[in-house]
Amino acid sequence: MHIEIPATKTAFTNPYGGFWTDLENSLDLIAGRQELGWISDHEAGLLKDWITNGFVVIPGAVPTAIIDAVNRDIERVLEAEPPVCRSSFWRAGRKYWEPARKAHMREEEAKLLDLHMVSEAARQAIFSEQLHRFISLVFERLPVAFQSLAFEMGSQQPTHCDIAFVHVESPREFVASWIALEDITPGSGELQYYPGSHRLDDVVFENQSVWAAGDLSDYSANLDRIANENGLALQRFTPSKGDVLLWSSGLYHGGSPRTVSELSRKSLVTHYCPKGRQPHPPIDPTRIFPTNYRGFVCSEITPLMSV
Ligand SMILES: O=C(O)CCC(=O)C(=O)O
Ligand SMILES: [Fe+2]
Repeated sequence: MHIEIPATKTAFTNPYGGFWTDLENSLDLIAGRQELGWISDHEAGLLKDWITNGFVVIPGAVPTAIIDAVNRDIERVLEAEPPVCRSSFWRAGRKYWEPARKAHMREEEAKLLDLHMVSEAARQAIFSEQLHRFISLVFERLPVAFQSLAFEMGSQQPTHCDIAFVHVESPREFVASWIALEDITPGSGELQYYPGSHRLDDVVFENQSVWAAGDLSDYSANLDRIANENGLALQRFTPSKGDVLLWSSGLYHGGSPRTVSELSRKSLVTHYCPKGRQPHPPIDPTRIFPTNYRGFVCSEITPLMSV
């Protein structure tokens, strides 16, 4: 007797794979986890949002006392002599990486880099309970925070996809969190993003890689055009202090224009990959540190001081 074997297999929604949430049957897997009692109804809702939109918002995910401690540590780090962290910013068309100082934070696209390596409060925030739980549901492995960026002002960064600039060996296997360090006001250069853009095709650069290379002058305008052609519209994030937005590596996002120039927009962005995946270039395992919060930390940049 001849038995016809059905040609059914579960595929990823894009050629670079990703997490189980990037599988074509991910909604069935959510229903299964819910029926098995592995996740609550609320968590199932968050995971559905994640799959559909490429991001989730968790209101009040980081307690105010921890946010206050992070803000105090940022002030301390920016006043430390000698400096303990680096900053990056643009000035007159050139990018600088400097030992971090307070004055840098008002420069163009200014970031205080890798606060999580020197601040216990930052580690508490980036692995706070609800945030850690959601990341763990997606990773199903322990998280490694490998890069963080603290902003005092809105970045006004043009639309981009982190896959192009944040290099992880498996480009769809990392996520970012955006923690509001104060109540965010419209006009301050809010984070903005195209819900659903994580499902669009990855941009492939001149060298056939998804990592940015070559002439990038049309890059952001192209992403805006592709999103528009696919009927996607920008949304802005105006959170309260302690609210968190998590996005998938594939989401198109950026910083909106600052229309009220002196308004601050204090935030902490962290990129995480699962333990067992490596940022690129690979990090020496002795520079990956355990924390008190069931997560690891490391830094892609050479630290001025480590944990
Ligand atoms: O917060 C912003 O304005 C953008 C941050 C961002 O795109 C990132 O850190 O990947
Ligand atoms: Fe980004």
